[in-house]
This record gives sequence, structure tokens and C-alpha cells, in this order.
Amino acid sequence: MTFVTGRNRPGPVTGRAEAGQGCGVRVLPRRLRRVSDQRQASPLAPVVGMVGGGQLARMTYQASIPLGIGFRVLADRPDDSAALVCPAVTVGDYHRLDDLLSFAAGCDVLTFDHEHVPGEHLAALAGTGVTVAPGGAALRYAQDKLAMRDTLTRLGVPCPRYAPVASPEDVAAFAAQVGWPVVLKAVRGGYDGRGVWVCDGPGQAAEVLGYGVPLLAEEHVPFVRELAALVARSPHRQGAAYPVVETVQREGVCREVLAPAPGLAAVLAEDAERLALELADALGVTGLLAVELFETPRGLLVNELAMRPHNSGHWTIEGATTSQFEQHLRAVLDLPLGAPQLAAPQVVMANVFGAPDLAGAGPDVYDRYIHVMAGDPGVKVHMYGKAPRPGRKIGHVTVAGSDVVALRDRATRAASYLGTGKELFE
Ligand code: AIR
Repeated sequence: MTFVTGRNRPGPVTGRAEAGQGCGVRVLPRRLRRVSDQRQASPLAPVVGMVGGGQLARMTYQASIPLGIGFRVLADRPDDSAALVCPAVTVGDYHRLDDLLSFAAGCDVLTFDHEHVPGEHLAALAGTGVTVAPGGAALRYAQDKLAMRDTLTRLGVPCPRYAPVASPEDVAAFAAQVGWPVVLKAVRGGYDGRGVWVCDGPGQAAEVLGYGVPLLAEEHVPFVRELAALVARSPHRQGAAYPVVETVQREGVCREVLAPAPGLAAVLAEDAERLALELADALGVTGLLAVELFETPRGLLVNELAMRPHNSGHWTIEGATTSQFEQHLRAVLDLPLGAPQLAAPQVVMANVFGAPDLAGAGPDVYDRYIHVMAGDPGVKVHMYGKAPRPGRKIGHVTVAGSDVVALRDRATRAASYLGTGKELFE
């Protein structure tokens, strides 16, 4: 696999990236064409269809515009984040093969803004000739945490100790080896802290077992901090690695991303990039692969995998030569990948979370723009058009510069104010 990395200094990069309404009857003015959901920039340009209409699809749609390609979304609801902005939206149910097949019929490539499309549907789509990227065989490792752990272990990739568990006895046996607390994870379907439970003892574990979902147990890793390595891989087997970032999490949910990870030893950064590129190749990923990592005194351990644009890469919109969203489109279309280099010495992204409206703050997040924008014109605001439910990711902000402490202060203040009407996270 050829690859380009974010640590390459301006000079050459390796691989192929080197080369460089109408109602009623009325006569329309001659040069105006009637528009419809089928419109597309050029009849020859490919159409990418994304299953899922969340913020990831919304930002991928934005990246499709300068590329002049077609972009369609299969959304659950007409008010999903991407459905609100993308002109070509189909409302349907990704659990239904019929809905997936009819959506795919209008697309050259099918890709995803979440990992929840059933594996048997992915296989059926591929069986009818639909190009699915990433393919079902790769996506399985982002969908099924047990399959992921087993395969990573077989590949010799360091992971937390783990075991499938189905009873209190299984959990007790595992805890006898690794000690409490034990982390229980839903084998399938979890994200953003959902489907992950840190259990201090057998009582909590029994409660989680009672939910009746397939579980695996993992040791509770005493990590120094969390990192993420984001790479892209194309069917041509070209790879590109973004600089390794630090992710700051609370209750299993990402709050901030620091790019690059401050003070990360060069050898660890190289290890993480290489690991992610090798994993993308070994798993046959097409598109983005985000590898969430624990930095521990005994080295790096892989926590989770995602095969789609990832929260740890939102900073790339302003902070890298090629955004992760553009990179994903390039990869799934088998175009040469873009340079992943940083556009500033340090970039910080902070998520905006929905909160119950507080006294003194308007009911509408838009009310808060004047304060944030007047207070810091350097803050880039991205809001997703989502209903601000407590704890829900409804936007993010990005700031670029050089002093990570100052950047974090600016980003978290802006994000907090947008979400809560106050300048500090509670
Ligand atoms: N998403 C997918 N996996 C993890 C995340 N955060 C994004 C996708 C999905 C959206 O979050 O864009 O469509 C769902 O967000 P919510 O707040 O409706 O659950």
C-alpha cells in the first residue's frame, strides 16, 4: 500500500497523491432548468449514496459540492441533520432491504454515516452488484466488537484483555483474572458512550446482563489518555494517515479533540499511524478507518474501530489540507487521496452538546451566535440543525493556532456557550 502521512513535511508525498418548485403552468426562462431530487452537477459525475442522515452525512454532503459529484442520502426522517440541507434525500428504513436496494439503484457507490446496517443486507446489496464501501466483510469489524477483538488479536494487535460473557459466572470468572471494575460492552449497536457500562462489581454487572443483549467484557484500562489515528484507504490500496490526535472524553463521549496530540512521542505517533494503515489494509477497508487508542504505560492499545467519518476528524475541515469528509469521498470513489497535512501547528475541536435551556439564555441556539462570534472571530462554528436534547451532539467548533492551552480555552468556551448559554462546561 502506498501512503501519505500528515507528518510529511511540505515536500513530496508518496503514492498517487503526488501527481499532482414549481406549481401551476408557467413558461420558464430559456436558460433555467427545472430542478428535482434527481439533479446532479454533471451527468458524467458519479453519485455517492450515504445511508444515514446525521451530521456525518451533512458534512460529507458539504464536501461533495466542490468535487462536483452527486450525493444522495437515505435518511430515517425528513428532519435528520443531512436531510435538512441535501437536495437529494430519500426517507427510508435501513433495516429494510427493499429500501436499501431502491436507494442504491440511483447511486454508483453506497457508503454509511453509521454502522448499523445489518450485515445480511450488506451482503445482499453486494450480491446484486451494488458497490458498497466499505464492504460488508470489512464493516463487520466495526459492527461486531467480538469479531473485531478476535481478529485484532489474531493479527497481533495489542488490545485490552476481553472475553465474551453471557452470565454472572462468566463475568465473575473474567473479573477474577483482570480485577474490578470490568467494562461490559454491547457486541453490536453502541456508539457515543451508549452500549458501554463500567461495572464496579457483580451487582452492576447483573443489571447489565439483564438488558438481554450480547455482551463482551473488557478489562478497565488505566490509560494515560485517549488517542485516535484516522486513515483512509482506497481500492487502489493507496493510504493516507492524518496526524494522531488526542481525544478528551467524558462519560464515554468525546468532548474535545487536540490535533496533533500534544507532546506525543514521535515513535508512538509513527506506531499509531502505521498500525492504522496496516489495519485498514488487513481488514480491506475502503474509505476512512478511525482507530481509537488508549495510551498506556505499556504502549498503545486499540479500543474501538469506526469505518466512516469520525468525530475525532472534524478538525480536518479547517485544520488539514484535505478534510476527512472529502477524503472519504475520494476513497470510496477510488480517486487519488488528498494530503492529510495540518494547516496550522495546533488545531482544537470542541463538541457542542444540547442542554436544557437555562434561565437568561434564549430558547434558540442561534440567539447565542452574536456572543460567540463577537467574542472570538477566529472560532469556526458548525451547527448540525439537530434538536438540542440534553447530551446530544448538536454541533462543534474549531480553532487553529499554536498554543494548545489557549486554543482549548477558546474552543470549550465557545462550544459551551453555544450549547448551554454559559461559558463553562458544567
Ligand atoms: N454518528 C454515527 N456514529 C456515531 C455518530 N456520532 C453520527 C451519524 C448519525 C448521528 O451521529 O451522523 O447519523 C446520529 O446522531 P443522534 O444524535 O441522532 O443519535
